[in-house]
Formats: sequence, C-alpha cells, structure tokens
Amino acid sequence: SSSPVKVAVTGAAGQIGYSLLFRIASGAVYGPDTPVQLQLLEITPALKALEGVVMELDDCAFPTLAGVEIGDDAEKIFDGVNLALLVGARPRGPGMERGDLLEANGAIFTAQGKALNKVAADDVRIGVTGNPANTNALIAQRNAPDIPADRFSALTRLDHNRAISQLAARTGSSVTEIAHMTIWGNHSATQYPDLFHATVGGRNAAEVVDDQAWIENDFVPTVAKRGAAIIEARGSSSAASAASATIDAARDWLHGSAADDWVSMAVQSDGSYGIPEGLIYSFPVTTSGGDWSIVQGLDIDEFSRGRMDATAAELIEERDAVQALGLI
Ligand code: NAX
Repeated sequence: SSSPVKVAVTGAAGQIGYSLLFRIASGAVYGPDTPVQLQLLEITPALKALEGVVMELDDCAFPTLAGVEIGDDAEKIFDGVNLALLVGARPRGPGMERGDLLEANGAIFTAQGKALNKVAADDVRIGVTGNPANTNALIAQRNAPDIPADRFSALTRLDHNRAISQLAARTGSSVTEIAHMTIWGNHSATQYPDLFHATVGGRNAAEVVDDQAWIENDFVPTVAKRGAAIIEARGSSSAASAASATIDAARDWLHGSAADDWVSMAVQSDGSYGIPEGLIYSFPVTTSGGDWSIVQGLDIDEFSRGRMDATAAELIEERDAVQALGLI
C-alpha cells in the first residue's frame, strides 16, 4: 500500500462531519487500498466534542484510516493536505441579515484560503460545502493566489442527486437509468435543475415527462427547496445526504466521472453559456484525473436561459457584496 493521502475536513464536529468522517475513513473517496490521514479543523469550543468523534473513529478500527489530527489552527491542520473539504461555516442566526452572514463567513473563508495557500500540498483540491457555498468558495479562491483557480469548487452535487431522485420517482425508473442531470448556478433557491438535457433510459427526460407545468411548478421548486422540506420534517438540516454528496463530488473529481455521463459542480466560469467569467457557478462537467471541464455545446432554450441568468444574477450580487466588504 501507498503512503497516506491527507484529507482536511473543517467543521468536523458538526452534523455533516459526523457522517462524512466515517465515510472518508472507510475508503469511500480513495478506495480500499489507499490509507487516509484525517486532518480535522474546528473552532476551539468544539474541540472537546471532536475528541469524542475521534474516539468513535478509533473504535471503528477502519483498515484505511492511517491517523487523525485535530486542532483549531488552520495553518497546522491544512499542512500538506491533498484534499480539503470545507464544511464548517457560520449558520444564519436570529436577526442576522444577509450582509452579516456574508461577513461572518467571509472572515472564515479568507483565513482558510490564506492558510491553504501557505501550507497545502501542491496537488490540493478544495471542495466547499459550507453555505453560502459558491461565494465561500470564491472568497477562499481569491485569498489563495498561488493555488490554481480550478482547484476550488462548491457543492451542488446534493442538488444534482436530489434532482435524479425526483426524476426517477416521477418516471417510475431507477436512479441508475438517469444520466446527464445538470444543476446550473447557485446552491440556493435560485438554482436551476435542468431536465432538457437529462436522459431517462437514454431518452430525453423533458420528453419522457412531457409536462412543462410539472417541470416549472413542481420539479424545479421541489429540488430547490428540498433542504427546507428536510428541516421541516427532521427538525434539522440535511446531514447524511450532504455528506454523501460531498463524498460523491470528491470521488468523481479525483477519479473521474462515468464515461457516458456528467456531474454538476460549481466551478469558476470561463464564460461558457454566457455566464460571467470568474463566478463560481454550477455547470455540467466531466472530470478526469483531478481536472474538470465544462460540457460544451448544449442547446439552451428560452426557459432555461431565463433561469440560468437569474441564478447568475444572484451570484453577481453576492460577489459584489463580498467585494464591497473587501473580502476578495
Ligand atoms: P453544523 O452547525 O452542525 O456544523 C458546522 C460546524 O462548523 C460546527 O461544529 C462549527 O463549530 C464548525 N465551524 C464553524 N466555524 C468554523 C471555523 N471557522 N473553522 C472550523 N469549523 C468551524 O452544520 P452542518 O449541518 O454540519 O452543516 C455545515 C454547513 O453545510 C452549513 O453551512 C450548511 O448550511 C451547509 N450545507 C450545505 C449543503 C450543500 O449542499 N452545499 C447542504 C447541507 C448543508 O446545509
């Protein structure tokens, strides 16, 4: 076996962390033959709880877990990491305005971007799950000028998986029959899950569904508001599914998307599909060997165009807000 890969997880004592760490430690990202060293970052008051989680990791006796280091100093925890999953973020508290939220998270993601820039391994890949994920990824990226910009992505894979699940249910098919799903834009209520390029058993999904009203009034809002529906039912936000999507995204980024399919990832726009350059926007991408590339040449109809531009407009607003705060 090889020497361990170093994987950092921030917010490791949180809800998502409680599911994510065990999946990574058991080989879900790198497979059964690659030992993993976990580097776990938390804020000081959460370190005791994190020690408890580490006790449980020990108790699993995972053959692929080479070691665990915990701490509250990003420069120590990110030292030499090959993969950084930035999950920890500041949730919106009572009475907090959007500007306050961007500012609180800005402080976290500027510091973490700078620390990664200084100490991460040369091959580092950085996936941001903590919300507002796209803009947090933008902040970290802009604060890490020595790391190639395409090493940063934000998570829309949960939305992508939700869209697959909803389409499978509607069409009475299995998730394995669904391909070419796309989430465009922001991981927020303005995201646009696109059925016009998706396929069900090789047939165009919008044609199989054949119901524009269902697409507009049911499918799109159900996917976009699924997080709220889960909070309503469970009393807390999606955690195991978010962890699972974080794993899917990292695994496919590093080891490649399926030959006849693509995945959704929020990555730096190169101007494809008229999306302003530099925005961290979710696109259909194929991945190979740790690199992604945006799927080109899809026909965009007027309905899709409107939705894609609306979610881009929201990301432009967020970018301008963090720029005004001096965070990027
Ligand atoms: P929790 O509040 O359970 O855990 C977050 C953890 O982050 C806490 O333990 C906290 O101490 C830690 N933390 C805060 N600031 C930190 C810092 N500066 N450095 C290191 N750790 C820090 O939240 P959880 O349910 O785990 O969700 C984590 C984030 O994922 C939230 O921002 C949430 O909104 C976001 N989500 C993103 C999703 C996506 O698809 N992109 C879906 C699920 C989830 O809502």
